[in-house]
Amino acid sequence: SKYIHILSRAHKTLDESVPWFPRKMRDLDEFANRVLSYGSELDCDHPGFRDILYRKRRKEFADIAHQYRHNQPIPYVTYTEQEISTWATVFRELIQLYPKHACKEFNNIFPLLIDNCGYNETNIPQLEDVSQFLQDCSGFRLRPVAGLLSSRDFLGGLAFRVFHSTQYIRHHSVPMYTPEPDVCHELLGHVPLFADPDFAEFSQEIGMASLGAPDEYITRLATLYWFTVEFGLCMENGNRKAYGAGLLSSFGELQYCVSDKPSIMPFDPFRASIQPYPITNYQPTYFLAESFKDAKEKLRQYALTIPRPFSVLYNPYTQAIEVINGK
Ligand code: HBI
Ligand code: FE
Repeated sequence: SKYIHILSRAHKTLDESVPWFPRKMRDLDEFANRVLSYGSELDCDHPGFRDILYRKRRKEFADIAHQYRHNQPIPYVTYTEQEISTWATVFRELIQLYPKHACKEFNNIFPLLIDNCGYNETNIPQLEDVSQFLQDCSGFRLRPVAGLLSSRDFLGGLAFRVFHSTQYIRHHSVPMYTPEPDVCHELLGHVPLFADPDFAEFSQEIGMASLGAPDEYITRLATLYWFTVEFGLCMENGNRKAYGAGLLSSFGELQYCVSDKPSIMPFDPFRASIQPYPITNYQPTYFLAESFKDAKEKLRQYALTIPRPFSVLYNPYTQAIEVINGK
């Protein structure tokens, strides 16, 4: 296309202050070398810190992700009985709450994951199977990740409908708690909604808004991500339902978020993007969306206010971002 080629290092016709961003899906391979923490380096307060076997296992998962390249199948992992038992505990507890507290899009998709991707109490689904399923549903795909990415990189993946997913599971000593994302959080919390076309589009829009955005706006978009993709609530026939992955993967907070304890605000990206939040406690405040379509429209209006000397389009045929100079 005549529009492409603006930000490449070869010809810097855009302002040099515009941060680098991925232009092709393959560029996401660059993120593997710059995870903020390698997934096997645990903090001293991590439940698995003193467990040498667990740390060794975490290193195996981190290595898989580190070696992964675009378009390769995600390696299958043989989970141990202990790991499957941790999954079983989480799975059993959460599925009791979904019919009542999860949004309808989640509950529509969940049976398909049971039928097509091996979701059940006795099996931890394989990322590759789940990724193939998501590609059929919405074009979303998974990529294994070795540890935490910067907000900029993590959001950049979403612009290509790529979700960076962990593959390891939390420590068996506390099955209902994890200080970081794990495969329970990704597969139970995130995956079902990425199969929904409107939610997929919403997620991609956050990603596209982040490309080349100034640092202050990356922080705001990460906050928006927090109050939607992680902790979003939506209205359904007059009832509050959960669609955020942090809620759908937490037995305690999923019940709390629909109770009368937290304060609830209507979803407004201008407001939500600057709302402070705790990361270790239940959220004191949630934002309530009318629908994914409505949330997407509001997000689009917000994205227009991000100062960038260009706009971006995603070309699904080439899996590339097209940069259009001027707004
Ligand atoms: N990195 N691997 C990984 N997984 C996440 O869920 C994640 C991340 N980096 C940042 C992030 N989430 C969010 O807190 C926002 O900053 C986007
Ligand atoms: Fe998450």
